[in-house]
Amino acid sequence: MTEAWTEEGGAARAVEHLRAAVLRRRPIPRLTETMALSLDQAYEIQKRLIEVDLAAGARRIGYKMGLTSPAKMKQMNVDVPVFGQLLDRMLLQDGAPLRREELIHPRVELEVAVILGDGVDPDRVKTVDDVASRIRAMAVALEVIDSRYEGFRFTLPDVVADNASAARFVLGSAFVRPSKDVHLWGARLFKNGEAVGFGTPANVLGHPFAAVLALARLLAERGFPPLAAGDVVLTGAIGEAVPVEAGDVVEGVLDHAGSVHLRLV
Ligand code: OOG
Ligand code: MG
Repeated sequence: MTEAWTEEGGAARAVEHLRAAVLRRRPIPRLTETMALSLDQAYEIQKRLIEVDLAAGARRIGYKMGLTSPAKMKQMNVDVPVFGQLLDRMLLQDGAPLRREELIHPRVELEVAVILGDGVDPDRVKTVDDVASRIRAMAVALEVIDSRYEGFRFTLPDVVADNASAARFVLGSAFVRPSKDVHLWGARLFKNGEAVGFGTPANVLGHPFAAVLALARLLAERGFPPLAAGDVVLTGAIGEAVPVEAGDVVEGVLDHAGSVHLRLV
């Protein structure tokens, strides 16, 4: 089934549509409006989409988990976590300006990021404690998502094919030692000085390190190389994503990990 579909050029067409949306900064209709898409086919499209960037010289610096919190699952009406790939060109410096017109309809999320100090082989790493021992540092992060689909609406295979809406991300400047208590730390998101979200990273699959475990398993299932030392992992939004426009200033704060900033211009 997957073979026949691929031979027909379905994956190649999907990749073209998604790339055109990014280049023109115009949303496209959901892929599932015109093609039946399984989850396997969707990850195949994502793989090819990223291969185009890698062939053009981009570097994959890690992965993102998405739809790992009840708030996000409810907001997007998808209840299965997904992963996407992070490229070097998506990373912004703390406080750096982001031009609104580079994106279609950006939204910002508050997340816990981890930087691995060791590989995560799902056959050997099974608990939150095991994951903690593999982490070099943690940081508070802002993720800018930008679904390539009209109305920011999609089904599970659509969002997987679209690299889980990945667009940009910012890491806070304070890299802190891994703490197993991170799920209990308070997290707050501000837009133009006004609080627009708060919660704890326990919203993320019970513990953000559990999201790293889930990612390690998904990568193995999908034939990706295992997580390695140096990889960045965005563990998923703690609360709802917040729409942003030019002129907005966003700040994320996580107890014991400082803050992170983004300026839309
Ligand atoms: C999909 C990506 C979700 C997260 O942290 O939950 C995500 C989307 O909502 O567009 O990045
Ligand atoms: Mg996210």
